[in-house]
Amino acid sequence: MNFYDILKNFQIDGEFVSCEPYGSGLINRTYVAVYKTAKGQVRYILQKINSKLFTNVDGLMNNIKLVTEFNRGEIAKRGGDPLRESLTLVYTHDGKAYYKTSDDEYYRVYVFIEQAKGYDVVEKPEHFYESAVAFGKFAQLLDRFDSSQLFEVLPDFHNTVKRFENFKKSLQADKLNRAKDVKAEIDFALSQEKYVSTIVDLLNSKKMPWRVTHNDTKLNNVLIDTNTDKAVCVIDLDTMMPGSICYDFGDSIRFGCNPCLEDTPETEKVIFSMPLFEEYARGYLSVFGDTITKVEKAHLPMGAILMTYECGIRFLTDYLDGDVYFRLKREGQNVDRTRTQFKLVKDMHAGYDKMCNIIDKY
Ligand code: ADP
Ligand code: GN1
Ligand code: MG
Repeated sequence: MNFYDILKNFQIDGEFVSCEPYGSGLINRTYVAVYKTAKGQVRYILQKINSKLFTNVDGLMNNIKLVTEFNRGEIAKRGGDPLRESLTLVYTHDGKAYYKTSDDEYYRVYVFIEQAKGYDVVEKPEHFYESAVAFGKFAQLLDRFDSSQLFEVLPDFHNTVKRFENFKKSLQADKLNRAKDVKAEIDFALSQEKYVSTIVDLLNSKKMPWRVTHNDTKLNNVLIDTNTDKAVCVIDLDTMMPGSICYDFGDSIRFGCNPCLEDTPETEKVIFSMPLFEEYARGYLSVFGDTITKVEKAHLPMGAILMTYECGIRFLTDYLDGDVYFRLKREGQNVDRTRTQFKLVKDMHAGYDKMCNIIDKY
């Protein structure tokens, strides 16, 4: 089915001009669609939902619908601009949040947030600080929202113990005989076993609260205003689920405190940035104030280590499985991604005490 035929099912005014691939997400396929209207050109985000992963698209889209509608109401109440500060779904002509093609492909459309950008590396420290405040506020918003309405999209998404077990299963199977190419990475992955259950155990024993979290808090999932450098909107709401804020904090740290791209082949240039860690911690904690528990606060550095490690073993597992999960642009990309994560984990272990001191400061 061509884009025109897909898009005509949505409540979009104007004349179709074009539709091209857009953004750098690894899971869904994102396109920008352009329409000509009396007021000039208007853009939309069209996304093909990865329905191999998100098997209950109805449940997924209902979550996004509920949260974005709630969010828009809250933003309007405080005089903000809901069309800019929240994702806005464009519904189909029959009022649905997504469109299913005759080939069982699923598409959704969002209003395009103009004059804003998602960054793949930190270009200005203030962007990182801003993203911390945005993710922190988003988490607090979800705290006020009746989360019992949400469907758990990907159970055990950040269950590091299960991720470790999956890694070991793939290693055991080694179905493409690739383990021999990544021996050092495998050894490092196995060496970290003693840490993997730290946060999962705290959550399961209720020593750490379960909260509804975003679960994919990389910098490119916040749009930053290209004129003011302020955070505009948190995007990519597919993984909102019960989780730990230590993991949300940690995912931002793993992605942002690295001067290189996540998939750089130049691993030797990857280095964990303590000043950026401080920048993010300052922003995140400024939002949480007294609402963060002592246990959560004490485990923010471990959240960063574990989230980075978990992402590393997910990339490594995917390499061993034959690159079936994360989108690739070239051979070996998952190995480079793994190496980046593991280099960061090593640096974070070395800087652990410093990270704890920084957290104590705020
Ligand atoms: P994925 O799940 O594949 O990461 P995202 O939802 O994060 O997909 O979208 C991919 C990219 O598309 C984002 O990084 C961002 O640059 C861009 N994008 C997504 N939604 C919008 C929007 N409403 N307005 C402008 N850009 C957007
Ligand atoms: C994926 O969808 P995207 O590209 O924002 C992945 C995250 C990983 C990330 C690594 C649903 O995020 O968990 O941390 O890649 N999302 C899913 O870049 O698996
Ligand atoms: Mg994304």
